[in-house]
Amino acid sequence: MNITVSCHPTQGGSGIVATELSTALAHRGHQVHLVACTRPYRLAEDSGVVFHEVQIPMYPLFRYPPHDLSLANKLAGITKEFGADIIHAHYAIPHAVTALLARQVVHPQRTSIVTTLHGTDITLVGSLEEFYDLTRHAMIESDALTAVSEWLRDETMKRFRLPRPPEVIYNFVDTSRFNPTGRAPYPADGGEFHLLHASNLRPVKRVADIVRVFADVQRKLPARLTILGEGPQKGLAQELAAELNVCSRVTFTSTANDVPAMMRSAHMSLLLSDYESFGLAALEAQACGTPVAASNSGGLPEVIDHGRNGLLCGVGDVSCTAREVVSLLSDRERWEKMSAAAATLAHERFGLQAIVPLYEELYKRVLED
Ligand code: GMT
Repeated sequence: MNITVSCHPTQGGSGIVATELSTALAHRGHQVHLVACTRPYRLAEDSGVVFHEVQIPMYPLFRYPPHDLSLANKLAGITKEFGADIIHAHYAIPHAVTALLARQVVHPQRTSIVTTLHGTDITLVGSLEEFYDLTRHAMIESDALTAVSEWLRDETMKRFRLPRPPEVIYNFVDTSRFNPTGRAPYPADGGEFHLLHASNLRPVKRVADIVRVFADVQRKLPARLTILGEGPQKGLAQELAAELNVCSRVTFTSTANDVPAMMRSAHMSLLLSDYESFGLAALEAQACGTPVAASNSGGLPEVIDHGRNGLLCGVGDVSCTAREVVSLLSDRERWEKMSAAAATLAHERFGLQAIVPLYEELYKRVLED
């Protein structure tokens, strides 16, 4: 098949999923074109995916550069030049809308549109009055609509009352890269535990809770924390780390060349968001054998079984999370069991080999229709 993918290329999970899916599809013999305003950082040179950068011309009359029109024009151009069976839009705003426009420009009969909802496109951006009608229209007009968890499917129906619910296709992890081979063992007596938080540090991630939980944990166990990512709450997290006197034990890093290695080096990953539609960072950590402590909210309970491959506490319940983390890390046998279960379950339930064929089947169904 010939598939054109459009996504937000930043550090957000939707761009990662789009990039990983594009790469997996290319490896499976499909022709894949990926369109974004910059090259997604996860897109490897040898991915087999053809990358197209959207150029946004400046013009004095435009107060804001019309990115979405340039994107639609680019999608139309690629469809015309290479012939696309499918345009797969990741994140409803603006990608599903621009895909509809591109299809209108070229040949309406031949190109099908698949839209994947990722979370904040429904819960935050798409629900804004300024975008609501357009988001709903684009979802209804897509030939297929998917959501990355049951929670997101239900949330979409609640907010948008669509004529048919999105189909759930869970996110996936490439276990040839994210796996426990070479992972940090349980520390020897007196050794230090490594805690990790990876996100785009937006308010929804509750980064202050991460620092608070860590401050509590390191009072009971030797530990250090890495916060991986960039975002608006970074300053707040730095200030709080100083206030709680844990600065020297907290490392802020904006990039990791080798994300799986970073995850393997951690004994525990923390994702304490208000909600996550799925929580890709949690899945990737689990695949590396790193148990995750997360909020019992959104789609996270679909990814984490409390006590089996991770820990769940209520949103904002810092003392519950710190207590659960300390209890797990203090028990070598339990931690090792949970680490192994995390990797096994990630592979079995959410491995690339299990999930990518579901997208291929969906594409086939859409084309047959
Ligand atoms: O919140 C983010 O980290 C960014 C956002 C995005 O769309 O890039 O992530 C959403 O999509 C991810 C991939 O499907 C999910 O794993 C995240 O849970 C989801 N974020 C939220 O729902 C807050």
